[in-house]
Amino acid sequence: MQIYNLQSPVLNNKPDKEVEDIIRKEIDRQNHNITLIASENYASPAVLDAMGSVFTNKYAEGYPKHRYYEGCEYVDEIESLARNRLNELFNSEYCNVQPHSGVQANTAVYLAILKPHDKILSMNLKDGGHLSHGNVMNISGRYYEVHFYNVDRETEQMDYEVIKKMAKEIRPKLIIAGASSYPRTIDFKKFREIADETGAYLMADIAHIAGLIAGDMHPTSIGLADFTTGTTHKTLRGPRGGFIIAEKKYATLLDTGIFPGTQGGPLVHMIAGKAVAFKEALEPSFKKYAKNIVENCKALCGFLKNEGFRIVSGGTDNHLFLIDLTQLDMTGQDASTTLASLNIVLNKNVIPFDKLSPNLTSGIRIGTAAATARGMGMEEMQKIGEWISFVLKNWQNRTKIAPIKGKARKLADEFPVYNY
Ligand code: DSN
Repeated sequence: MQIYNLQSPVLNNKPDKEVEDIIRKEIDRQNHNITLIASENYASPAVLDAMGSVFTNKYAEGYPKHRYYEGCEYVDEIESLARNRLNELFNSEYCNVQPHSGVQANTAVYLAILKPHDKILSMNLKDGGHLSHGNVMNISGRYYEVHFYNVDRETEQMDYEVIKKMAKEIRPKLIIAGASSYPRTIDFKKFREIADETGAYLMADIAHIAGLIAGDMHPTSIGLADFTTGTTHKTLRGPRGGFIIAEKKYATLLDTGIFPGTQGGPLVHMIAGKAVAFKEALEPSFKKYAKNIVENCKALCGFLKNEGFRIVSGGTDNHLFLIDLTQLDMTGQDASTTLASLNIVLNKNVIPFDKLSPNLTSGIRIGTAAATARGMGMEEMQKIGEWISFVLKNWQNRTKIAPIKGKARKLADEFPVYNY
């Protein structure tokens, strides 16, 4: 969809060949590789068009009808459309679509409700948590007193009784329920009960599972958590960005937490992309997509489990799972670089109670949102599972595993994403 041609004699109308060539190489890379990175997906052409639109030219600090710049009538229209669609998608009464990312959304909530040194209770990074939930290297870990809950050593799943006990002892101002590498359903009702019993705010970070919630494949946090934050580019399959959802009574607090609290002008072109993605997620076909993501994930996970790999927590309920490589003589780094060299792209990941650093790790994380978006199903999961198993079991024998590259590329090419 080309909406406009350039009329100005002053603006450059020559394509940037160098950049164009790199974009084409990236299109080829995305087409020729099987992406299993749990946080990645493919945005539709309509989303990409909106992101590349003239809204990038517009400054719009503030919110609809309350801007610090003139000429915002269509910005107001697009932001209101995005907000209405997001509220419809999650059955919510207030949202903010300006966060540039999930970290920005989280940081804005912290700024809105916490004072420096206030206590946060959140999930340990190694057990599936996120950097922005209080890691010492993140602003959240520097400005607040953060306590972490772990998964249970045996089940490798959240133990809500332990979390409750910790909350009663610590008395945090904020409890965070959410993760970036947790393969199980999160019980937001239990978290609500814990927050109520201990007088804490509850924030659900649904960055990873937003698309699953929208597609009815994971219980919602809306109506339970005081604040729900998330990203639009993972299972939600939209542009790169974040959002916040809450009850209307928090609107002013959260809006000011984003602007002027932690951001300046919104990226209106990204908000336009979000509006498109929210409409796409409202289509009945998106529910089918979310269902297929989870079915594919369970199939791939089950296959690799049958192949003898130790799956963290024994399985998966969502779009991702983790393989513990401790019994094999390899690190997550070894596994991810070897597989990437054979056109299977995933990421190394720390696992619960990992003894290795985040640079090496004892695990890999596998997600099916992107593969499902290109139309892959059970048959393809079986093939991918066979190849991953073969590569991990023979990773030091380069000659033996080399043919997997051609097979993986051929399969990827049978499911192209974009052409040019
Ligand atoms: N880095 C993202 C992920 O891969 O899960 C989370 O921000």
